[in-house]
Amino acid sequence: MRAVNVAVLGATGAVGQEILDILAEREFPIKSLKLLASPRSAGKTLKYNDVEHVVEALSPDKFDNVDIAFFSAGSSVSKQWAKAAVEAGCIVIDNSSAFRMAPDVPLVVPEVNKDAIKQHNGIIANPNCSTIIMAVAIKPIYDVVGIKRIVTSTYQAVSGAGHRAITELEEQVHAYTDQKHIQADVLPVASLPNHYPILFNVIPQIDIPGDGGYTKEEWKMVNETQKIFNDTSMKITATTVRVPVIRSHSESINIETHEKLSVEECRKLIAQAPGLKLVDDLQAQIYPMPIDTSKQDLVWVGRIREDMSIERGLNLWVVGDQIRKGAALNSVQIAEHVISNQR
Ligand code: 25A
Ligand code: L14
Repeated sequence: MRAVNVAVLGATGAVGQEILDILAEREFPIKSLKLLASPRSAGKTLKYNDVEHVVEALSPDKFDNVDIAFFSAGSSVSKQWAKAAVEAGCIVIDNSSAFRMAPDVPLVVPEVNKDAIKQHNGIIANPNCSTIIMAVAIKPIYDVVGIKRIVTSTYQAVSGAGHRAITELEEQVHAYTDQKHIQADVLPVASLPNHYPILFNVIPQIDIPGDGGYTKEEWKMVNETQKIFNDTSMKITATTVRVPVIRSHSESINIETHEKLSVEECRKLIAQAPGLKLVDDLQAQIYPMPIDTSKQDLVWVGRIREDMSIERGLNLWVVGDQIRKGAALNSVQIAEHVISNQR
């Protein structure tokens, strides 16, 4: 792979920092590296490959001579800056929800639709974290027997809402042990009026309200999955829930397939598929859990059972590190395909 000039926008955030770790780990061919964030973080230093780099505040000239820019500073920042970066000659890999459903922007999970990358016009969107984890898990089943309908409920870690939500849960733990007031300012959605403790709680709201009584996160799982698989006939319904876990999203996924797939055949498919790990032995009490799946790359699948209430149904329990495969790793994988396509 030829070496490229890279910028990471949102470098101080939960996702940005993970992008730096993964670029180093995978020996991504970097010629130069620019770290960008808001003025709040300008002058801070971050390590890349054990070398300190100074964080710079975002400004229009920062994208000059950058080949690939990873954007992970939220959708309002992406909406404001992505076009300018593309005009300066960058390919933008965007982690926000800003452009995911735009018809001229590919929405990519490499294990599912890497060929879509070639159609980009400067911006490539990284899907929502819960969507990515589900997409990787259902792909081998979709390919072999087809999927008619999915019913999913998620159990999402606080780190999905960024650094501030991680700090909030940690502070609530300390307040509890110190017998102090448990303060909530960030979850479920920082910009909305009401905030609820996540410690000892489960909050059935992720992102702001959307149409039909669903949250925007729930609509992302429906619309983005259909776009990634290029299949609007696949029916999907989701309930997305925040749980007091620091890292890794869990998902209960009920699938109605077009053709019959036995549990044994499903296990075989999962065990062989790229990006997945079969972790499934209920008798031995072996199943995926967030405590085991964090800081690694694979999406774990277990608790595979036949749904006996319908003719062709399966239940899966799926867990993946949403900061890695759900965000940073998926972005870096997209970038690797971008540069290998260009050779
Ligand atoms: O809008 P979206 O798409 O829904 O995304 C909303 C948020 O979700 C995270 C990410 O938060 C994003 O801001 N996120 C996005 N995609 C994700 C995914 N796939 C995802 N999380 C999981 N999976 P984050 O905390 O990870 O990153 C925020 C980064 O964005 C930088 N940033 C923010 N505004 C900016 C900006 N950069 C440039 N210009 C702007 N206008 C932000 O830099 C961070 O790198 P920073 O300097 O603002 O933050 C430094 C530290 O400050 C803390 N902090 C953040 N916001 C506030 C804050 N402190 C006080 N008040 C705040 N309002 C952070 O903890 C950070 O460490
Ligand atoms: O759409 O709060 O990528 O867990 C991912 C994390 C939206 C919010 C996205 C969360 C964000 C979500």
